Amino acid sequence: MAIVASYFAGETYGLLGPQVAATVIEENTPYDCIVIAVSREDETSSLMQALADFFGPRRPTIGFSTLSGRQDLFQLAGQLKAEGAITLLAGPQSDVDYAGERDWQVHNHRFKGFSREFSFALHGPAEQIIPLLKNPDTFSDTQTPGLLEYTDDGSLLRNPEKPWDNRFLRKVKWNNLFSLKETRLEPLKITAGQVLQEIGCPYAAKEKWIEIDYPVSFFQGHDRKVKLLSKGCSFCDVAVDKGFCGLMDMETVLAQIQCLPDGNDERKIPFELINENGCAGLYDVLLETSKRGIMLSQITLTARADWFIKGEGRLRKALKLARSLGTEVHLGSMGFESFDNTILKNLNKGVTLETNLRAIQLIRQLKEEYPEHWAYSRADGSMHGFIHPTPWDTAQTWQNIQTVFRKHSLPLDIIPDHSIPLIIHHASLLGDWIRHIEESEGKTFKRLGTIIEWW
Ligand code: B12
Ligand code: SF4
Repeated sequence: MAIVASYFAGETYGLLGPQVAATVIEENTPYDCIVIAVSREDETSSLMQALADFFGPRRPTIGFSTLSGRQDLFQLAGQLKAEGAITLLAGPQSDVDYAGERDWQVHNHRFKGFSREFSFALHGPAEQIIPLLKNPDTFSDTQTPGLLEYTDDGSLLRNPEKPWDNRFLRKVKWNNLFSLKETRLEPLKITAGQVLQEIGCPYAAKEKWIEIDYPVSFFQGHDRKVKLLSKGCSFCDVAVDKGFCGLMDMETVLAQIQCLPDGNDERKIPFELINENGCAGLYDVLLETSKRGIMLSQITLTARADWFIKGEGRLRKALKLARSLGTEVHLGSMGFESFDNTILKNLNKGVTLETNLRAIQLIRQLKEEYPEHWAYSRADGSMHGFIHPTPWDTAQTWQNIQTVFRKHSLPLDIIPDHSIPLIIHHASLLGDWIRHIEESEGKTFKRLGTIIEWW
């Protein structure tokens, strides 16, 4: 079996989700399984040749995961299915991307889903595939948890998912990732891995009613808002996909760290701790690894500004320990998202401009205290969240943002060269927002695959 995933050319980071899935498959079924990292530059014809060589006379079973909305890979799946392969869509958003946008059957312009390209979809933890692979000739176990499949009468079968089970998250093979070199598959040496400590995001567990402004292009002299029940940030796909399913126990986290390859310095390669509040548990991770003689080179964190400020005491304790262990703590990304309060409110970020600025002050102060063991800036490879353009931009919001940039010298170390435009995935809360506007204003926005073109 092979799992195809989207990748950036020339990079050397791991793909934790697909690589865990391939590990679970090899450990629990008779199948071998590799992950193929496909960049936008790779030719589809070369990949088809490589897959033909890999499978030989066997019927190909090909999983697709984390495709980042890439049309070329969805098309490839359709082509492979037409040629007789079993193609399955799995990983984050596979359920909503297979099933299509809400009520697409009655709204012709909405995203219809990729059910024609895939034999079926499987959303949720990888181990759900085990019973299917034990019956490979038919792939017909309709009881399989997490399965989505159109039945012969055109209705959608959608089975509830299994809860996440830590036992399947302890082992990760890091030598199962391959890339394409002409028409050959070559092992991809990973120099930055990931370790899962939290499934989803605690902020996505908070349900609350919010009001999101109409896009400024609809402003007709008075405030108009859409009221929605939110869970997490309004643009966030992870909030919808995973919600919040809790923290891993320390043994599971340590087992994953143990699986990481060693770098040239005989320490574990740098890794990203997947945890939206990673500063909080960092001290324990450092302490437990050091007790077991596991040497770490660098841990990359992502953080929300408010939790970062709240966790200052624990982070300081962790930095002290990191310094004594010679481990670098790298703040890879803080989700500031904007420096204007109106836009932050519409993103339902749950923080204000003042919170973001306080966090920046603390980040910079820590650099003075831990110059060798705390990294956070653009020069360190960090990519802090800054979403622009958005549907709520006005001359005033832009001026507000520019004033903050100048006053606090943010472009020096914090603001990335390129902002990320607001991307509305059809299943995000902003997808509901835009559908509400479409219905009440009698307007339609174009769809680009899984994305709604709000601009
Ligand atoms: C860490 C991370 C990264 C890391 C590492 C990449 C990686 N995929 O490991 C870095 C920083 C490099 C990264 C970059 C990007 N990322 Co990223 N990233 C994440 C993040 C935060 C965690 C992923 C993870 O490891 N989760 C833990 C694992 C264990 O869970 P999982 O991925 O869901 O996998 C489980 C199951 O889904 C299942 N499964 C997964 N694949 C398969 C395949 C088969 C066949 C089966 C049966 C099961 C199965 O098994 C796994 C174990 O149970 C997710 C968001 C999230 N919280 O999930 C986004 C996420 C994966 N990233 C995303 C995106 C868009 C990107 C970027 C394109 C962003 C950008 N514009 O630069 C890049 C490109 C990534 C690439 N593919 O090359 C999207 C993918 C959307 C999609 N459906 O395709 C996600 C889901 C965030 C989102 N927007 O919702 N990312
Ligand atoms: S954007 Fe970050 S903080 Fe907001 S819900 Fe998503 S994962 Fe959580």
